[in-house]
Amino acid sequence: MYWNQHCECMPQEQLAAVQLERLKNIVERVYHDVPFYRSKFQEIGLEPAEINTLDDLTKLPFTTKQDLRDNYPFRMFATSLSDIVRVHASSGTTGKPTVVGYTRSDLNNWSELMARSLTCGGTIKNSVIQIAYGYGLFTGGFGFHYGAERIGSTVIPISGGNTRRQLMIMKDFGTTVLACTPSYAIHLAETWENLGIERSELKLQHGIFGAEPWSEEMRQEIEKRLGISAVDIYGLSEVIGPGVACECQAKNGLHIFEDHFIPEIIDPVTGESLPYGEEGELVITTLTKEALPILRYRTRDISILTKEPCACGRTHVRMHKVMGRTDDMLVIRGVNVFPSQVESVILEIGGTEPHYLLIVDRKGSMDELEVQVEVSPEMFSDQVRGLEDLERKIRHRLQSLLGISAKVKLVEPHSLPRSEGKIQRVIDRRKI
Ligand code: DLL
Repeated sequence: MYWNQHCECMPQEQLAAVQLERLKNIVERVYHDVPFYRSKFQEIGLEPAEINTLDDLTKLPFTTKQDLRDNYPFRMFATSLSDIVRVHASSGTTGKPTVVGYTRSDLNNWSELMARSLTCGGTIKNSVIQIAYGYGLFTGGFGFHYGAERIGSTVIPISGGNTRRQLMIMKDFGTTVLACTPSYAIHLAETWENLGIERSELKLQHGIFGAEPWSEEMRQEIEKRLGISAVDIYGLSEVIGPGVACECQAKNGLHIFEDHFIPEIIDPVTGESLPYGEEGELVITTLTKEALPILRYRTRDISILTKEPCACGRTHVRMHKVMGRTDDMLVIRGVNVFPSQVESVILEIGGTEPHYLLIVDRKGSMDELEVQVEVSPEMFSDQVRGLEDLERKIRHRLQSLLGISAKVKLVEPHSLPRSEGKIQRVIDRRKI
C-alpha cells in the first residue's frame, strides 16, 4: 500500500523539521554553486542566513522556464558535469529545449519517488508494467522505468507509438499496469475495440496517467472503457520529471512528496502566496536535488492545495488535478476558458467520444470559439434529429458553464488527430 511508509506518513511537525533543514541546505548550496542564484540573491539583498523558518520561503526569488533557457544548456547546474550522470530535456514549442541534469543521488531519489507513485497507482512486485511513455530526452519513459525496476515489477520498456504492436504485447505478455498519457490510453482502447480484441484477453488492472491535463470525467471514461483503476501522476522536467505528485487509491487529489519538494500556490499576476484551498499557480522548491536545485519554480500549472487528511493515511499535502496551464488558458471575449472544462461538459453529456478540439479565431474584433467533438459511432448512425439535439445540448451547457457562446461542430468518429504522447487540444488562429 505504501512504498515508504516512514516518509509518506510522517507526522506534520517532523516533516516540517525535515523540510526546514533541507531548505536551509539547498539555499546555501545554490548561493555558493550557482552564479545565477547568487546574483539573484544579491539583486534583492538576501543572504542565505536569513532563511530560518519555512515562512521565509517567500523571501526567495522565483525561477522561471526562461531562466533555464537563458542559462542553456548547463549553467543552472550546481555540480560539475563530471558528477552529472544523466541529462533530459523538455521540448519547448519554440527555440531551444530546457535541459535538466541528474547526479547519481538524484537518480536514486527519482527512482524512490517513482516507486512511491507507482505503488500509489497499484503497482506491486508482481505487476507487469507496460511503459508507453516516450523514452529519450522526455522524462516520462525513463522516470517510470527506474521506479518500476525499483519495485521489482516486470518492466516492458516499449516506449510510445506503434499502437497495434502495443496491443499485441499487452495481450501476449499479460500486462497488468499501463503507463502512458490519458489521451493515448483512450486511443489504445479504441484501437483494441476496432481490432475486435476482447477485454477478457487482456489482464490490465491499473493505469497511471499524466503529462497532460485530464478531467475527472475523462478518468471515468478511461476506467469504464479500459476496465481498470486509473490514477493521475504529475511532474515536470525542471523539478525532476514524473513523480513530483501522485494520486493514491482515494483518487481525491495528488500527494506531493513533501520531504523532497515544497509546494506553494501563488497569484499568477501578483506573485503573492495564497492560502490552502485557493486556486492559483503551483510553485515548487526542490529540497534534495543535487545537480539542478530549483527555488520556487513557477510551473504555470493551475491547481489548489489541500492539507485535509487523506483516507490513505499519507500526510503529504494534496494538489487538485491540474486544471490547465496559465499559458493554455484561453481568454475568449475576456472570459477564461480551460480545455479541461470543455472536456468535462462533453463527457458528462454523453453520445460523444473523448476526442475534441478547440479552435479559436477572430472575426473582425470578435473572438470565436468552435468546439469540434467526435460523436460516438451509435450516435453517428442515428437520425439527424438526434445529432441536432446533441449539438444543442452541448452548446447550452457550454454557454451556462463558461458564460460564452461557442459553435459546436459534431464530427465523424476517428476524424480528429490522435496522439501517442501529449495531445494538442487547441488551435488558436488568433496568434498566427
Ligand atoms: O510531462 C513529466 C511527466 C511524465 C509527468 C509522465 C507525468 C507522467 P514535462 O514534459 O516537462 O514533464 O511537462 C511538464 O506537463 O508543467 C504540466 O503542464 C503537464 N503535466 C504533467 N503531468 C500532468 C498532470 C512531464 N498529471 C508539464 N496533469 C507540466 C496535468 C500535467 N498536466
